Amino acid sequence: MSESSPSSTHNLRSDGSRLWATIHETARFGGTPKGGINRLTLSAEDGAVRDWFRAACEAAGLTVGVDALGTQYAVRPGKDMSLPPIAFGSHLDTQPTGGKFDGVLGVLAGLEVMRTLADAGIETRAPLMLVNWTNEEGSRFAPAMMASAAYAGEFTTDEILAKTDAAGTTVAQALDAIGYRGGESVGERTIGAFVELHIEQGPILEAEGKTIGVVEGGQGIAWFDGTVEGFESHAGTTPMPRRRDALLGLSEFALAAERIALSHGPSAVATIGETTILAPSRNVVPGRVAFTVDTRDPRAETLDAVEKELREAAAEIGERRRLSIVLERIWRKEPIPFDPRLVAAVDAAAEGLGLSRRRIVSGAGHDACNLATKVPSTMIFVPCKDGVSHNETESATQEHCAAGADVLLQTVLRLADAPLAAQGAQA
Ligand code: HGY
Ligand code: MN
Ligand code: MN
Repeated sequence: MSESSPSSTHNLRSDGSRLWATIHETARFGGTPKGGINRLTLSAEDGAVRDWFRAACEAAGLTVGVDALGTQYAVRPGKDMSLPPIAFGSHLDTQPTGGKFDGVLGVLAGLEVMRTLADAGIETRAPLMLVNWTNEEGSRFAPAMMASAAYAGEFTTDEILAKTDAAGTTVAQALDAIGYRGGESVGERTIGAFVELHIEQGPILEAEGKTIGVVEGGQGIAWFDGTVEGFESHAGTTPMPRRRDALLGLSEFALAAERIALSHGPSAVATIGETTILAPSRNVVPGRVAFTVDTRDPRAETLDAVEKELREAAAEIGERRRLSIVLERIWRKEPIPFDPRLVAAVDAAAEGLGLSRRRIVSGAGHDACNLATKVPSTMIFVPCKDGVSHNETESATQEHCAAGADVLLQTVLRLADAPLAAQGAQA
């Protein structure tokens, strides 16, 4: 093993074709006919890709541990094991209509970094740790970024283990079903710094022809569960003016949500992504509807204003249509800035690689946004085609994935050889 130092490693590059092959090799776990991935957290497909990931990490010389929420930690020793590891990674679970790159790129580029260092026989000063966080997507079990939130102390492990999916299965049962309820307690592992590579999932980098997004922080998110209570009645005999139609009430509320988000533009967004008519029937006026709301903005005060106006709209529509529209906020993630020292390290790494770049704030939530509440954290973005994500046509280029992996490699090397912990980093 040769000791890593800026002079010995600044020319080190990842193997882009190996990374590309790995991305496509793992896409078979939950692969869909349209070329996307349907790999819901803790599903059999997630279990299979976790098994693959563990074997690949061990083949790269890493030691893999699992915590009580199934998060996988793959460690590469450093010369000074008294230093907390420099961690990097993302998530391998996907949306039902997921693509090949969301989360996957960050985990597999991290594996590529480990493979590149092993091939080069490089030993870093601080140890390194590659992380696959459980349930980043929040699609099967809410909230999103669940395991990293528990690592950051936002939830207890028991709170998370008791969360249920639409079928009533708990996180604990799902973990046991795939054998990933690990023995480590959540939060037991220390982390010196965390870096997450991810596709932008938006259109900015591609539109500006930039290769790297130097991410300065994540926007705020608020999730709500909603219900509309009206009155079931006969579809044939109930005159229109006498109806208390819960679906029409939700329809008006959805348009109000769009109007409210647009009024706080251009960054505010609101999405009603799930709706269910309870006791549906073709010839019954819907009496009860359940739905979800996702609102986001980089400013906390705008999140507040959007929530206030959503509640006002619910009250007005409910009053006028003789319905009860109730919103329950189930999760809120404050806007979070990333550590300026790490942002600067990413910027310097991209500059050293001669890559075009721009500063950017993340529109999507990420595990790094939770880590950032506890340890110095930041992110690296690369473009995705048309900014499309959470869609089976999600696409990125081999060149951009390799560029992102190289920025990750060089950033990790900088942090591992001059660890913040050794510089008396801020808490
Ligand atoms: O919802 C999000 O922002 C993330 O993709 N889970
Ligand atoms: Mn993601
Ligand atoms: Mn996602």
